[in-house]
Amino acid sequence: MHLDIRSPDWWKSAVVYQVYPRSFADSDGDGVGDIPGITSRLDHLAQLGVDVLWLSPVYASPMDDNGYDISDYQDIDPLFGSLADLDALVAGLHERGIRLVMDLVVNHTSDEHPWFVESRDPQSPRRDWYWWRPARDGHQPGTAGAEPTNWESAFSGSAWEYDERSGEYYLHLFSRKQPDLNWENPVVRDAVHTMMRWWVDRGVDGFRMDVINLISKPARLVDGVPPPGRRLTPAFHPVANGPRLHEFLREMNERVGLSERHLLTVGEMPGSSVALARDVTDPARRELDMVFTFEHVQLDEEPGLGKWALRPLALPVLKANLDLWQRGLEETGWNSLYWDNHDQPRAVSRFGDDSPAHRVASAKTLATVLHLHKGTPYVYQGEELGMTNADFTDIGPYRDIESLGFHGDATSLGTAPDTVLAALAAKSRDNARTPMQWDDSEHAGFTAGEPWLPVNPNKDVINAAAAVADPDSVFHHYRRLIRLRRDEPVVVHGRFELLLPEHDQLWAFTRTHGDDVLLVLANCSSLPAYVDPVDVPDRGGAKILISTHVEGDPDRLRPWESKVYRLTGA
Ligand code: TEU
Repeated sequence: MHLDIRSPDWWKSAVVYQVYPRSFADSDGDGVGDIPGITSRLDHLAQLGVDVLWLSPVYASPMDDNGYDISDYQDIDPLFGSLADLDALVAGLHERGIRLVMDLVVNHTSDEHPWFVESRDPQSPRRDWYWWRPARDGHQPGTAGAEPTNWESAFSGSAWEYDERSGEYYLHLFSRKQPDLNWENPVVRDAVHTMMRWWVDRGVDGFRMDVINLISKPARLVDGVPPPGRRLTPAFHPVANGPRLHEFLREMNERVGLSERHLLTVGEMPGSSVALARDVTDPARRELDMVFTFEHVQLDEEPGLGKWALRPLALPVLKANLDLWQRGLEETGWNSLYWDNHDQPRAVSRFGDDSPAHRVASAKTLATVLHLHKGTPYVYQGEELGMTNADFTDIGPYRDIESLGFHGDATSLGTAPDTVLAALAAKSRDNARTPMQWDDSEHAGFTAGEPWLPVNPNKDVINAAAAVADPDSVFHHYRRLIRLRRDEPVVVHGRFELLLPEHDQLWAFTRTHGDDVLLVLANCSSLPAYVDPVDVPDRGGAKILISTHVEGDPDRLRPWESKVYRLTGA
């Protein structure tokens, strides 16, 4: 049964599957995934039962940031294929009742985009399409300390690049090859809206909007104030959530017809709060449908010190953050639900236990917990197989610009190599970018050539062919969760209530919708967990809708055992 996208909020019942095109399926043997490769694997998505495919960028790009640096928004990079290939993908998805959401990267372009090339000329009408600023007062342009502000790029180094020709600097919150667009300029906004309408007219059903809360910057670009002894890393950027953000989002919605055409929109918002998300996703404000929060994926880092400063994560802390967002958006707005994506380490390695003894059960239980929260779940390619982190042991295989920037920065500052490699092993974005594991052949069925990033050797055990053949696999558990969402309105609409907030093994909560009450009981630990019956609603006579294990003692959950009970209702 396909979702009826004629209903304005069809996306509330949907499950979205993210494809990172570079690593999904290679059709021409060049070792890099491509669009025809994706099209050849659509039956995998259909069997899983997902409703939407979010496609990370496939536009023309110099690939400095693997496509998040776009040089032509209305053409496909030859590495990934052609517009005809994209049209074939749209057709293949639509005939399976699956919608396509494109990745919209409009906070910045590539420095090779014609807009920026023209903008380099101080006399060009496009000069004001980007953030150009003179050297800091009293400093010689091009000298150390002459950058207009003390902001750092997310990929290490200053967020300002000196341009000899004009003697000025341009802003890039990410790589120097990703100059920030100036959204204060209405001509820029109009050009973006025109491009978006072009994609919608081509059959695209929505947009995932890259760092969209950075498009409105403060009226004056001034130094930030890092903690003593700290540099102004993005954690302290005074640049997110600027004064015109809601105005720009409303204008985009209206000019492109985002709500009017029932398009799915999700804004990636690093540094967003529940309050901001409630405003952005309030349907009455006609901005966006959902946002990606970063709060739960920053709990395992030292506050303010960034992702590489590792910190242990206790279950009550994670439970409390998701509960905060559930309660915060219960009356107004809507949550997205994710554990990982192309920027985050693999969920089963980060939040679960990827040891052979517990990987399958922990992957299933993490899925059960997430998919039974209220919101739209996002499944990242390979998550449905329980794919794990890459486990690289030296800097050699890493390719990600963020990881290489950190490695260069940290080692130049004298950080011990083991510390740097441990941080990379835990948090590098390459953990999520190793090729999709389709089968146990040499390159896991990903490519007939040499893969751009090594295939994880555990593809012998962890691969789609084996998972689809095994009814007890992580894959079929995801399939059952997705079907449960389709069959049970309480999964989509039920009010969330957290139980046992302080328990450091059990994740327990209810979902209530009319007479329907579900209880989710999960042991999120690698040890047995005792359930004191007085702590949870009576389960006598309850029906078990989904479980990770065969029936056992209901009060002693095995490691990573979880169950969804229907306490009352249908
Ligand atoms: O990521 C935004 C972002 O904040 C990233 O820096 C992310 O938080 C970080 O990598 C976590 O380790 C988006 C895209 O998802 C990312 O792939 C791009 O590199 C970035 O924007 C620039 O477009």
